[in-house]
Amino acid sequence: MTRPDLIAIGAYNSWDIEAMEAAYTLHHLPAIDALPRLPEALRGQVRAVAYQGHHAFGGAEMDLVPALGLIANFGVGYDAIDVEAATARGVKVTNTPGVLNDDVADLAVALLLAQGRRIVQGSDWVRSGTWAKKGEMPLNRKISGGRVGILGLGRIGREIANRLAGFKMEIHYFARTDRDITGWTFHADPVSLARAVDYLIVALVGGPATKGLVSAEVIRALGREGVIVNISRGTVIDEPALLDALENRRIAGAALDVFVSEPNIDPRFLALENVVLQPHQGSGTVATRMAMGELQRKNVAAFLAGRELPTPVN
Ligand code: 8YV
Repeated sequence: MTRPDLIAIGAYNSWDIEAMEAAYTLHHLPAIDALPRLPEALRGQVRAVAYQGHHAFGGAEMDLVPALGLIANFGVGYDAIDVEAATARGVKVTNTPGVLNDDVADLAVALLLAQGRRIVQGSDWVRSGTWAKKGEMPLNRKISGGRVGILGLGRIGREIANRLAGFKMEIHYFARTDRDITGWTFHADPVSLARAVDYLIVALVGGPATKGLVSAEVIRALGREGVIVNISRGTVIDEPALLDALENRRIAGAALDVFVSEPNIDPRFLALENVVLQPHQGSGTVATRMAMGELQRKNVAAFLAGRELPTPVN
């Protein structure tokens, strides 16, 4: 029996490649811009693409694979994929929700603590010998018991809030609807949320609907003692407004895992002492990346067998 073809796009780990090769005739491309270089006859017969990456996968790319029926995304966020264009072409899109919640929430908490307790500077203080020369590092700020705002109380936002409740923090959140959670305060708009808290954690999905939601006005409402943590998508924050506020000390700091133009981030971030920067590694543990790959392949297998998709988007 001939095995189905599968196009896998992205920087996969060896275990994902091996698993896909075991089940399919795999055509692995490093990035989506290599798609037109696959022979036309091959593109004409492929029905499924396993996609990993943050470059746009739009209608034009879908049209290069005319028999395409599935784009299985590696990641919960699918803002790189034009879902409307996919739906218009009868192409199903799937993602990998759930399996990464813990890791992304863990990183959000780690970023909050790293920013407030200046963990990176503390490490430098030891390594540079400054501790021995000058003694104690400057005092930093207390996190436990503070007021935190979760912007987006979805699966990941909820995990972050649960963790921070354990830090005795006052929990505020913005979501589409009031979730009526005892002890947590709902805010109907991001400005009201920012005004009520010292720490704003961005956990919303990316895409056009949330673009620039953390606006200059929201940043202003957060105030001079405010800290922003972002583990979702760079696009949710008005990045120039954030940079202006950080440079002019109109907020206290930021801790960011995601940026507008990854991995070539705005160099203005690199000059700032009051930011913690991470290379979009929220889901980046071996266990979670394995689980994400497995869920992606379950979607591919279900589609090719004509079964119900485990985690459909459209
Ligand atoms: C990436 C992510 O998918 O799940 C998401 O939405 O942003 C990440 O888990 C991961 O970096 C692989 O590209």
